[in-house]
Amino acid sequence: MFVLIRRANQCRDKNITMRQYMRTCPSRHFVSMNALDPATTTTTIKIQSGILSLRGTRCVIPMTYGRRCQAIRGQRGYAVQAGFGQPTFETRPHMLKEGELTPGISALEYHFRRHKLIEQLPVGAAAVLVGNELKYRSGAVFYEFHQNPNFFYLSGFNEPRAVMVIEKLVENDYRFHLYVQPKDERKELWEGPRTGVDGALEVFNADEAGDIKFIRKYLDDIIGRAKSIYMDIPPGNSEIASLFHPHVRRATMEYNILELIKHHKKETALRPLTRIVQSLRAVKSDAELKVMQMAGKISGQSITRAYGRRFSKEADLNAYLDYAFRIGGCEKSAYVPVVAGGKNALGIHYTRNDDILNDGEMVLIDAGGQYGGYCADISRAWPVNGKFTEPQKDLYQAVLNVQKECIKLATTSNALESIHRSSVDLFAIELRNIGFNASLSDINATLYPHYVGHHLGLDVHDCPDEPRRQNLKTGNVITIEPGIYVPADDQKFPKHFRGIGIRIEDNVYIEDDSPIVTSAAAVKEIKDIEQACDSAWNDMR
Ligand SMILES: [Mn+2]
Repeated sequence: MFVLIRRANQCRDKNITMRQYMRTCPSRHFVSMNALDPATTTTTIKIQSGILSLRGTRCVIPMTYGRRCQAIRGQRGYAVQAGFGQPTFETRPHMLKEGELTPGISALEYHFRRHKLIEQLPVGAAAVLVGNELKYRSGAVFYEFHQNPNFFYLSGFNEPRAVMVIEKLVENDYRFHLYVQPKDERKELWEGPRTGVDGALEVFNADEAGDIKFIRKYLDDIIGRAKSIYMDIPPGNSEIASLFHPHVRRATMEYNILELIKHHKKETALRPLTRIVQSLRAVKSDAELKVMQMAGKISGQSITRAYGRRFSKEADLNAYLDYAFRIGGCEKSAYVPVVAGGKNALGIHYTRNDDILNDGEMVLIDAGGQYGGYCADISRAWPVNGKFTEPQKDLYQAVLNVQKECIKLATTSNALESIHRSSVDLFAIELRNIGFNASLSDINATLYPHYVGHHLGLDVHDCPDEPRRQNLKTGNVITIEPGIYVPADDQKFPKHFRGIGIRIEDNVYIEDDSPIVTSAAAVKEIKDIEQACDSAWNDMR
């Protein structure tokens, strides 16, 4: 069941009355509606997940995005014919289900996210989000576009050069503005279809939409009437006062908006937005959990398959993982992976991935696919030749023991900080058991110099402002990734362990007392790895 809401007074198609429109909507998409008259001030729609009540002088149209287009195709159908700037159910039904704006996430969920945001804001607030620009490498050669994750989280809109505003004009309701690049036949001939202004309304359910070129005019009204303005400020200018200083780079959209805020003398009304959005993003919905389980499963299976191949170069294993993530159904690799043979594994963020893999050494990978915009982030280490040596086995098992204990601690009774402290204490015991004489400061400074984990979601290092000392919440997804890196030439540590780096990282969905490991498809027990290394996985299509 997918129900989208649009307001009667925003209905753009004047030729279709509300009642006619309702008749074109298949009834299975809503259970009941108490009012279809635009004059009625309260409209209630019952949907399977509960009752959605909206107050105000507006009517509500339940629909699916897909159905809406089908229903009006006879009369207009412009949006479908002209295509969109990103996958939609209409154009890429193999990627999205009906009612979804992005893989696994419904248009209704995007509405609820915006609604949850305004619950945190006072009446009169306007949250302004500036989408990312396309970044250029050199000349006309651009990097792959990546949307501002907060912008993506609240809209699902995935094209460059867009601004969204969520205005809270009255209690418990909002107005969603989306300003985008308009449709442009000439540009689209080169760059492919854009969603355009009509698409922003029809597909992304904006209440107001317009050409980004006139953003100043649109924002002039919004900022003029706003009592407070929530906006992410450009990096490097965290002091609000400095925002109004001329050294802020003039070319950015943010700068222009800040100028406008200054023009309206609303400096004191400016508030940071990102922490509020992060606190929402940190708690994943059931739909997000499913999407992240998909990312984890595809990525994990790819890694388990990689065990069964023999690679002579880091670059080949790197290419294999990227290939396996993609043909498994992921959009791409979620980040530049670490593929580190032998001593290269001692560099925590080694990403050159251009060395030879040597028989007798181990290879460490830190890689994951991205599905529906959500990241998997998995680390594994295994012997290049498929068989652990005794020292490799001892050190690996020590890291695995710590990792598994830490996963057990990933519950709502603990904070990331306390899990990290436990991981250090556990390492002290495990390392002593295999013959290390390492002090706590050896562990913290040298052997295990990084943190036990981080939040995971649309960003690999998701929601970095979430306090590490606060207990985890149901719905958080974190990584648990202890590792040991024994320097190659430090006499302090047993000789047979020197030069080995091992990190084992899983992705964990937090529940009260039973964490769900979403990356379990990447096997990690020694016997399972050796078995996978032995078996011929030649099933890659
Ligand atoms: Mn990680």
